[in-house]
Amino acid sequence: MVKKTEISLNHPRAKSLKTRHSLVSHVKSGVVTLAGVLAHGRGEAFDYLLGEKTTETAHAAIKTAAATMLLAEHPVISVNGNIAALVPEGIIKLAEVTGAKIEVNLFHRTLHREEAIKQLLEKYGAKEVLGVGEACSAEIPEICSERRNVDPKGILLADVILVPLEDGDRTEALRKMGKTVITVDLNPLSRTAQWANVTIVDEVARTFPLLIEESKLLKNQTKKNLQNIVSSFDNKKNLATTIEQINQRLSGLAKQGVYIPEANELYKEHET
Ligand code: PTJ
Repeated sequence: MVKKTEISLNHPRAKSLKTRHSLVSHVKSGVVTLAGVLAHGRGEAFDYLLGEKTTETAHAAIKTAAATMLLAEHPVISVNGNIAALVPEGIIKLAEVTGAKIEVNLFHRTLHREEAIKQLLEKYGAKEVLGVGEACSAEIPEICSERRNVDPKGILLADVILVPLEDGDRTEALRKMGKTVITVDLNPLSRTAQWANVTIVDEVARTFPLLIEESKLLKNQTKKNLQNIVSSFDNKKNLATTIEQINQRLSGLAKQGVYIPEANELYKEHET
């Protein structure tokens, strides 16, 4: 029998290790694919570059995302394996606050995985989960992957879709269908980040609580105020500023060489 790896709370990267272990355990249940674990690793690498915190530009995108969802007539949260594993409770809460529907939409689609994700979301209180099995009777044009199969009551009908941790071709196709796309993606250079109307460059587990809070705060605002928030946001500019922030952060770190204080002390000892 494989011994369960204990993660010490004192480990400097305990949070990251716990998340990885959680994703691996969700691979066993079918919720997450192995490709999803790889995708998470890519996200972690970008999070290092961002400094592992929610930036001001991400906060601006979160506010716009909340306003966009509240203004929508048919908002939908598109759920893949990683999102279900990382923020199951957040998905339910955000759907409640914004009135969004929840639809499972997978790149690596199997009925077993769809049902495993549905069960997980129901465990956290979801009352309706679209996109499972034969409910996916509609197709989005121009998509080569299984993601093209959608629920007529969900993504097909939606005017605004939140697609966190997404692969690029569906975002492009949804935009070409005239839908408004919001994404959460740690890579500001990804095709999804570049194609979306609102790109939140942040880690999903950090973003969701903020997005829920912002939606609660804005929920009673007038339509005009919400429209003003949306129209004053420029995604292209926000992405450019995010890339510039990474650039500046890396330039600063490059000057220091070693930025972990304790490690730097050791270098100083050797230098003297
Ligand atoms: O569950 P499935 O079958 O639908 O598959 C889902 C994955 C994630 C495998 C699929 O959508 C995929 O292959 O995605 P990509 O093309 O790897 O894109 C994922 C993007 O999300 C990348 O740009 C990552 O940097 C980013 N990312 C990864 N983890 C996080 C993240 N962004 C925010 N928070 C994260 N935790």
